[in-house]
Amino acid sequence: MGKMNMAAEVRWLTLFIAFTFISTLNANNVHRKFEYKYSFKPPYLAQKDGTVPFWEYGGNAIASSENVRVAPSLRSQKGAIWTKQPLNFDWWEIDLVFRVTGRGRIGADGLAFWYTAAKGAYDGTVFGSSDMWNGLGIFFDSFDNDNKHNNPYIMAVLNDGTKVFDHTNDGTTQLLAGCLRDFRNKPFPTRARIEYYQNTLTLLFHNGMTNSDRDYEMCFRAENVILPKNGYFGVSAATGGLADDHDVLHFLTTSLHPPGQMAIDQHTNADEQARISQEYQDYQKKLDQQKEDYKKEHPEQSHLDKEELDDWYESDNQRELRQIFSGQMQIFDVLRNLNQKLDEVVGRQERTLSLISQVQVGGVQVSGGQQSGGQPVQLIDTIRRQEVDAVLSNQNIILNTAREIKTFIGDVNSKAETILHNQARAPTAQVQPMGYDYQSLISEMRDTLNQVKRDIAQSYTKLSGDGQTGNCPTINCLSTTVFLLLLVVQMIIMIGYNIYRDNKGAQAKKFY
Ligand SMILES: [Ca+2]
Ligand SMILES: [Ca+2]
Repeated sequence: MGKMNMAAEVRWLTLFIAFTFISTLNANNVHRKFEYKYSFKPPYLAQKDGTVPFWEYGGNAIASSENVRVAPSLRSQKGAIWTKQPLNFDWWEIDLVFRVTGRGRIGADGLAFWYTAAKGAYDGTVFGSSDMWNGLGIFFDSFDNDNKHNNPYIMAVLNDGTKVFDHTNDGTTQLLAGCLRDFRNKPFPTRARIEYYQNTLTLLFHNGMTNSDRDYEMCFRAENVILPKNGYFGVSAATGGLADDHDVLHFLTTSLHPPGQMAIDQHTNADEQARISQEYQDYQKKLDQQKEDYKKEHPEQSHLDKEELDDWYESDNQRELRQIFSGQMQIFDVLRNLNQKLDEVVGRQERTLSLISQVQVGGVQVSGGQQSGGQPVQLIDTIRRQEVDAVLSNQNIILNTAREIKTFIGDVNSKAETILHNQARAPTAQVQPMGYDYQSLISEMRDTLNQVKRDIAQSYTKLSGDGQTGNCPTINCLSTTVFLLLLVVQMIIMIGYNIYRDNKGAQAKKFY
């Protein structure tokens, strides 16, 4: 069993490594090339004569040096802009930077990005361009026709040239994929990154709340999307009863080439780039020359340049707005950081909770271990080992101290018991620290005195029994020598006892 698991694991690991290797190889080798003939961007987006190089526009569209106003904020406007030449590459990525702005809370109708086999019209019925298209339409639909409160909406709709767009249902019956995103009246331009690579269509959307390049979000990803080859790019827009300005600022096309396909081009790449940059420089020179010529020919229109100059300076309101926006951007950044931190905290909390539940599952072990002492540390120390250790050492100290106190109290108790015992044996009620020897000595002394008295009485009876009883009276019969001797003996004993008592008292004081 173990062997089988190992084998399976090794197989999966190998597969995983191989897959990662291949995918990184793939990702690294995708060749990207900026296609300036399918792009426009400011400044000099439109030339003086109003044309946009490599593009043609019509309807109500207006091109300026800064943007293409595909449809202005007037009622029932339609406009479009299309590439002049068909594509000569299969896979691509478009960066579409645009603004949809209007005074109303609700706007209309919307903006469309097209990749179709043929160029569409400039005044069509689908967001300003032709219906029954052949190819891809990505619609930024502002107006909620079906009243389902799901607009503004972004959606991709494929058509083979036969279907009529379902406007009344906002295209919900036909859409390939989409997402609900508000793209109107944002502080910064909104952006869509549309990638079509190896039949996978991906749309990333930037909501224009910041100016950061990092804030793209996935809108949709659709696989097995087959689009006609050598089609045209286009952007169109339309207004209705309600009207927004529909401005496109950047349309940047990058062609994507899978690894291997660009192999032949690799060695000519340097030459190609040199040629293109030369072409670009020539083009710029020509443009400058044209501007100079224009100025010379129309000296009376130099005030126009002054107006242009005014664009370089911002008004107080604009400055204030800009500052507010940058402040908001900072707040947004802080919020994003906070969000990340919160995620971390939540993750940790979940981990802790799972650990606690583990401890609860092992509850029987814990209670058993607690009785034998010190065992639960194994389970708990995974949470806070140091604290548990500290508590344990504290407990040990307390236990030792308690043990010491107990022995001390035992000593005191035994001493007190001895004292009480001795006092019970003592003849008087005097409460003095007295040792056993002292008490026994007193009783011994008393016994000795009694013995002495008895001896005296015996010797007296012996003396009287010798026939001289009648000669002396009972009281005076004791001879003076014996009486004095007894007195001396008694005095010596009393003095000795006093000395002994003083000694004992001094010793006792020393001890306590
Ligand atoms: Ca609509
Ligand atoms: Ca709708």
